[in-house]
Amino acid sequence: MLKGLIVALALGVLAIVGVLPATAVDMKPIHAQKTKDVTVTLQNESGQWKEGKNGFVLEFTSAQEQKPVDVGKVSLSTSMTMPGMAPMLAGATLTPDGPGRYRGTIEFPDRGARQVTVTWDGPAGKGSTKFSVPVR
Ligand SMILES: [Cu+2]
Repeated sequence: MLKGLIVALALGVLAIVGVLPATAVDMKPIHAQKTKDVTVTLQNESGQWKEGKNGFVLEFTSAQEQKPVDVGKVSLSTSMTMPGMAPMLAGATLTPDGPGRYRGTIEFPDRGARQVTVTWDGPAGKGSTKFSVPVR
């Protein structure tokens, strides 16, 4: 009982001081992609993309220290290959939201796996990465 109270108080202090980022509580990872220098984390409240309009947060942290890195200009685009048709393309609108953090929206007309391309170009260097995310 007392131990529980102490833990609760300690967590409360950590939350107030801001050691526990709010995002760790509200956000679930959709995908984390490690590159040589940077880890790119795609997340939102449900932890998945769905058909229709989606909000999400894209975070860039240094692969070594896992601290936010300023990657400057960022883009996220998606492609879906479909038999007998041209690939379906969708791009995200991204808004900077603090160091190494971007808020985005993207819309998908159907379900299925998307090939996601993220590019960045800023003080932390230039790079790009590709990974696959299902739209459920
Ligand atoms: Cu499609």
